[in-house]
Amino acid sequence: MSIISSIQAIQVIDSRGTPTVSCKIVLENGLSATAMVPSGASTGSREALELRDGSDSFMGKGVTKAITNIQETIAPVLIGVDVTNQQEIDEKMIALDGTSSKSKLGANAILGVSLAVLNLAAKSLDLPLYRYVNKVFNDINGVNLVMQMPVPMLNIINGGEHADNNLDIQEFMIMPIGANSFYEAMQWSTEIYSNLKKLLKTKGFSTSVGDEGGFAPNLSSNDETIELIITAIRNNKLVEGKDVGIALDCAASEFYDDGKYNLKGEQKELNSTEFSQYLLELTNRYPIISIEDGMDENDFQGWSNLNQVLGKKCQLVGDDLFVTNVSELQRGIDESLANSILIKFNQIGTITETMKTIHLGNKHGFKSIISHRSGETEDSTIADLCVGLGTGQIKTGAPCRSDRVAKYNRLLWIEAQQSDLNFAKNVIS
Ligand code: 2PG
Ligand code: MG
Repeated sequence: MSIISSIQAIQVIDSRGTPTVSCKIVLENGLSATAMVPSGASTGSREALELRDGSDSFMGKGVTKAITNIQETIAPVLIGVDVTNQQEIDEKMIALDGTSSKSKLGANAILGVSLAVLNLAAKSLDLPLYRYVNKVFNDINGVNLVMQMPVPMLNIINGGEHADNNLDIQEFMIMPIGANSFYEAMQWSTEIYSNLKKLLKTKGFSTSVGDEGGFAPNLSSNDETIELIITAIRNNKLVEGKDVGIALDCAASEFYDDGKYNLKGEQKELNSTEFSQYLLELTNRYPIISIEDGMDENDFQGWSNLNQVLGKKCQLVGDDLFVTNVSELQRGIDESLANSILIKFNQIGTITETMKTIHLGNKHGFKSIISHRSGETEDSTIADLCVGLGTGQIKTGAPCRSDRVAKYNRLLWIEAQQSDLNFAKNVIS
């Protein structure tokens, strides 16, 4: 038996210099594990609540209330419980909170514990984390998922809320779909990233980076940005579309106002139908294989229209639209709003709920992409989550900055030690 004997939480600092929750759990047998909670900038309005102090210190962003909630409210209920009961533990915390948005205890408090529980249970069973993740998912959902190495989605040019430039689209990503291994995917990506840096320098653009490690130059248009990326791919003797696809996260809720998509960088103000047409034309000009949040989170008619226009040819990913929430995803399935879902465990607050959402997506042919947040730490749990659940895709920033490469480096180790795991080559067909 692996019985929890103590739970401690402290405030640590994330990649943006903002406080976040770190939680450590110790078992009666002395084993322990620590986890850290990520945080978004372009958050969906239906996400579970991230509890912040709002006081004078730490720009109002302290998380001492969430920490007190872990130590004074959650810990007394979980001490004495077997750490391998992930679902039971998550359900106890959900009941203790009692709200649909986790606003009483804070999703950051609950997730800190849920993540530490997951890591510690794997340790106590002496299993690599990804294997334990696979087991928990199969036990909860009564299935037998095949594990695999993911294709990475690397955000190499940052815009929107993640950078101080004039790009409206938040993320311009490369997906090395034609690589033969995760190792090769990372080799190509770092080479393309470095080619891009040279190109930007030669053209006199800034090579400073945004929140997710991608460059944040003041480029004049989305076309110019994509063309630079294509040149960087070609400079590596690779073929865009065949070896390396392009993926976008528009994060459209951030530039949608009063029924209009305001592309300030491009000086265009488009209604919903015009914006889907704009995206369709972009995919006709360039090998764009995935578009995330192409529409505002409440423009359901727009989503349905975009899915009709583009859904057969392009992965359409709901992030702010679905917020990793099983009911929101169910609505998306019922109303054919998209064909894929971005998975961020802090949008919902527990590992169990995250897994249930992925399971619902799997049953309906939705692809799941495991994702970081723009505010991250060195915690690399999402790498193991992605392998264990075999989702085939992970989005965790540029191949640059420790908060991003902590996840890629963990994946490199997993692949190096496990020759039986297949690489999800051509995951987007
Ligand atoms: C997104 C994410 C991660 P944030 O929109 O997909 O890239 O950003 O964490 O700021 O919501
Ligand atoms: Mg997004």
